[in-house]
Amino acid sequence: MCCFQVNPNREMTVEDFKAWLRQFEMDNDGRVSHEELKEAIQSLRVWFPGWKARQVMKVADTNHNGQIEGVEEIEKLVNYAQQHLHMKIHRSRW
Ligand SMILES: [Ca+2]
Repeated sequence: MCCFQVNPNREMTVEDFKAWLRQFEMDNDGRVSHEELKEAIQSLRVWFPGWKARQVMKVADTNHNGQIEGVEEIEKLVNYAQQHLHMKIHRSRW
């Protein structure tokens, strides 16, 4: 694992957020599983218990296939990160 460190207090774009998430994707299938999500959140070093990661999956995984994928589900994940992880994510790049 390398390269892209995220400081939750720094502002990022949705693109940055996706790039950051992609690092934790062990199978590289373009989708984020529960385990991958947990890894990602733990890397932020914020206090975040395992059951909460499951809650995120519940919120963001709208078709309940155990993976977060596609624009709509990523969008929900972005919303969650903004509200509960206090990540500053911009909607668009200027
Ligand atoms: Ca899904």
